[in-house]
Amino acid sequence: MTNLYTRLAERFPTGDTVFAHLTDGSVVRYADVEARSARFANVLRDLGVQTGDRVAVQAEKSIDMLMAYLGCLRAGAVFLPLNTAYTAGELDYFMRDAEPALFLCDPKALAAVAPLAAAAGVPRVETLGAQGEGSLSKLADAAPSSFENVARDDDDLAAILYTSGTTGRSKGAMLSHDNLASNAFMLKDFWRFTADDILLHALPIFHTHGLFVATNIVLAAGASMIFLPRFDAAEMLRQLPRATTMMGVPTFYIRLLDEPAFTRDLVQHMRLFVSGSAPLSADIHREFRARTGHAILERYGMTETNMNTSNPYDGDRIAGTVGQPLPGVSIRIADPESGRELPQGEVGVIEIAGPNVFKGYWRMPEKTAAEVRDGWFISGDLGFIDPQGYVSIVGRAKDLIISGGYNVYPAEVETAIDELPEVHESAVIGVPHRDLGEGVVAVIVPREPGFADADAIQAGLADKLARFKQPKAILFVDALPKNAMGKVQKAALREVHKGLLG
Ligand code: MLC
Ligand code: AMP
Repeated sequence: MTNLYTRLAERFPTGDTVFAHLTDGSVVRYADVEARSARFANVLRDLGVQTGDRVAVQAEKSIDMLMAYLGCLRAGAVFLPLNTAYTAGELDYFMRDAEPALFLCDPKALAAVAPLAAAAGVPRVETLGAQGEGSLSKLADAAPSSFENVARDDDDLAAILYTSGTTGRSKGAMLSHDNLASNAFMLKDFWRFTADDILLHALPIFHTHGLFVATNIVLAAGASMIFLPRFDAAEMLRQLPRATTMMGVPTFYIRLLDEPAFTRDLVQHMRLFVSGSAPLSADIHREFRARTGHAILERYGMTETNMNTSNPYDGDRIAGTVGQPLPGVSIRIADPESGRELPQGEVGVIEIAGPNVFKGYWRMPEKTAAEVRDGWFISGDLGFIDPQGYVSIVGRAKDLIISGGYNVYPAEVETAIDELPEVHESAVIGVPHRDLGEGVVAVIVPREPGFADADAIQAGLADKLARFKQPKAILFVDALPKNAMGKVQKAALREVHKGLLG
């Protein structure tokens, strides 16, 4: 019996130990975690969710959303969280592709989601609210507080996380109970989490970072967290004195450094700061160290693989590198064309093998076959390994923009833009953005020469694309630079517009 929940719960501390401190001053204890997640597991069963069924969730961050996640694990269902920024058009695709047995949405979104779900053949919709309101929470209140966890094999699915693809169609990454458990327990040890830790949690919980890295590690260590609804610099400053550790995307660290009240004194007591999901610039790493005395521990992960590399807990945390392969994880550098392993020190595509590597893309065997070769997952990130074994990421073989820790595939944005009647063709690029790392920029050739109405384009995209995928700037040009093959020269566009977003 290797259900991830069972493995976590075997090591839970005493029931009165605090799991989460909430912003209203209340706490959730480990006994509450056990009882409330059992209630959710019972409700899922009562609603007809069977072992292996998907439970899709698009809801505000809340403790009950975490309890629904744990309830899914316990009931043997597959948890499928969705970014709260996704629009109706995007949801329609996920519903049809994942065929969930149950869709959970925010009470405020029910009127919009219910007809979508009905049209997509989703049998049941319930609601989950940020403050514990919502029909699923009400049902849970009345359900029994014990549940016999469903036995699951290592390879059985625990979760599906959608990740956008180069062709624009999102792919559901299938993660097994052992993918998640092996990574959580290994990271807990590697980063030395114990029951004494209090993690400051400001990340969203619909992605790997906030859900699997942050939450699973806290549960695996029997630790506590300060559970914030979102990142807010002023609130972070208020809460940091109570925390021992923090995890964030680079934008969190950039924003904290912008705060004069973010001082060495404020964080002297902290044990660990972890960064990931996007490149942390060496400059920010050094500035942070100069300000606080702490070296941020940068690690590298992916939806498909959980965490792959990490700078050391003891030893040099080298700015600009993502550290060494984590225990049990193998990394190699391969030639992007031939797949042949390259000699040490050469730049190539980073490939990953280990118990962390996912089970493939949901109902897309051909895409899985294209990205997993002989057990090695082809990351699409370009990097090299130095003689000490530290990995540096120097670029991407995939045409991907990472904005504030969210992935945006230009092809998806270009498709949405090209569908607009005013547009002849477009190219979408990422340009440096001080706060978000990269910002999305669209370069458009209009159908009518002289057309330059950026607002009309933005309005046309509003319902199609999540806000974070929408361009931060739109430029109109007569023609796009293209090579002899007719392919848009994105590198040239990026170079010309690199100063656009400051
Ligand atoms: C919000 N906006 C963004 C954005 N986040 N635009 C581009 N990129 C983003 N990341 C939009 C908002 O809709 C808003 O639009 C405007 O930008 C300003 O919003 P804000 O108030 O500044 O945004 P904020 O709420 O502060 O969010 C920024 C953020 C957030 C960085 C705190 O995006 C965030 O929490 N990111 C974390 C992402 C994450 O967890 N990634 C992990 C993926 S897992 P307007 O115009 O309507 O005002 C993974 C694997 C691994 O990658 O290795 O971990
Ligand atoms: P996602 O698909 O959202 O899981 O994003 C995974 C991608 O984020 C990786 O393929 C990398 O391109 C990027 N990434 C994650 N961590 C880091 C890091 N520390 N440095 C640079 N890029 C990172």
